[in-house]
Amino acid sequence: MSKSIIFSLLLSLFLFACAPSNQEPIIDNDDDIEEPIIIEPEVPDIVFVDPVETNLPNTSYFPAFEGQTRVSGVKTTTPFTSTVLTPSLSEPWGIDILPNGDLVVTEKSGKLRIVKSDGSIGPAITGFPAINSSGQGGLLDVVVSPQFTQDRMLYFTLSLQSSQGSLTAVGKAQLSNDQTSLNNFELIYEATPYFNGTGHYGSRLVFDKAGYLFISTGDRQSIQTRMNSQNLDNGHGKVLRISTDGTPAQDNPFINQDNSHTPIYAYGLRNVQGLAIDPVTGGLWASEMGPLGGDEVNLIQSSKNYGWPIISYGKEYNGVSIGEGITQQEGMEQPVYYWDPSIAPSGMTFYTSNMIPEWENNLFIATLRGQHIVRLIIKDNRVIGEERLLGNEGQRFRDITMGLNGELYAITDQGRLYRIGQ
Ligand SMILES: [Ca+2]
Repeated sequence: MSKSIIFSLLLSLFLFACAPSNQEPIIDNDDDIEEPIIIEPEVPDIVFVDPVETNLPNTSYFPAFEGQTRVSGVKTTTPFTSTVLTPSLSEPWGIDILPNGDLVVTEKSGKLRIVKSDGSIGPAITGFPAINSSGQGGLLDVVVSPQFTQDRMLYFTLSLQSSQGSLTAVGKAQLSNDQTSLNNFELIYEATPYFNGTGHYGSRLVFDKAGYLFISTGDRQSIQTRMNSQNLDNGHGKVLRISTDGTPAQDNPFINQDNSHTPIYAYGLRNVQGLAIDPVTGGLWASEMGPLGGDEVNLIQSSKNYGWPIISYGKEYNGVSIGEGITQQEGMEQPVYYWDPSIAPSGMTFYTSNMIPEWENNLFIATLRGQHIVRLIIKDNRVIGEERLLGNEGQRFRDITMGLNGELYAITDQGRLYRIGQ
């Protein structure tokens, strides 16, 4: 650079610095009003590490796009604690939080428990219809009405038993003011047909922002029923959407189609034990148990086919291919993310607090076989980071929910209730 250029640069900087400001001086008339000081929590930079999955996959399938599996690992840098509030639940399956901060927890054998935030467990609340609690069945999920303060309603999934077999059903009942009993239990949905088996009931519940109830089901874990996931005349292997009175949502995609099971919202699913609404986009996310490999996270959209059992990133448990052994097909949705080997993802929740700022809007998934809690960082509907939490506890995590103050609560098949937070 020549001396003259440097000189003119310095000169212009000097002139700029001396130039009178065009801005009027700010006259502050609000001196006597105290402005609230809002301190935004600092969000630490994402710390990327090696992918968390280090075991060999069960299949040799390739992902459809980069970041669909084995994405970069991430590590939480904010200190947090995890505490066992109680080890004394009996096969808990579903957990949600009441507006007063108490937890509602289902026990698979057919009991509802109110658990205080100190871990103390209330008496068994019963009053459910005939449940088949063998195998994967029982009293399964529970969700608190969005209008609980006014209506005191709780919604449940359970494996309803009849002489024809069992099916995933949804019921609702009112929790008494003293929180010791359920009144007026009423069935509002049955994922027909009945089948004589005790597997793949799916069965999570989540309310959308319009007040409709999403329900997930499973394919009933039999070669006989597997193709039901692809057919629209039944409730197996689906996500359903109903009003709280049990009628299908009026804008459901197949509501006017002849011979269709009108509560259907989306189909082609194997066994969905996790549902959560994205707090930013309002999108519906689902976790799905794959066979040997091929556990999935899907973004569920109206009328879409999620592929089971035509496409899968997993194999049969005996190692043979599923169907034609393909992972992609026109007209079928790709999972946003998948795991091979399987971790058996179950209940899940988005983290919507800033108590741990770097967790905000991340997806937390309880895993059974994996025996940890997955944390996924999602950006533009893609997974960009995966972390595994509480992996040294030796617990099969079944469900997870958010507390009122930015803490997470998780339950395990072995009967523990964890509080995770600061
Ligand atoms: Ca799929």
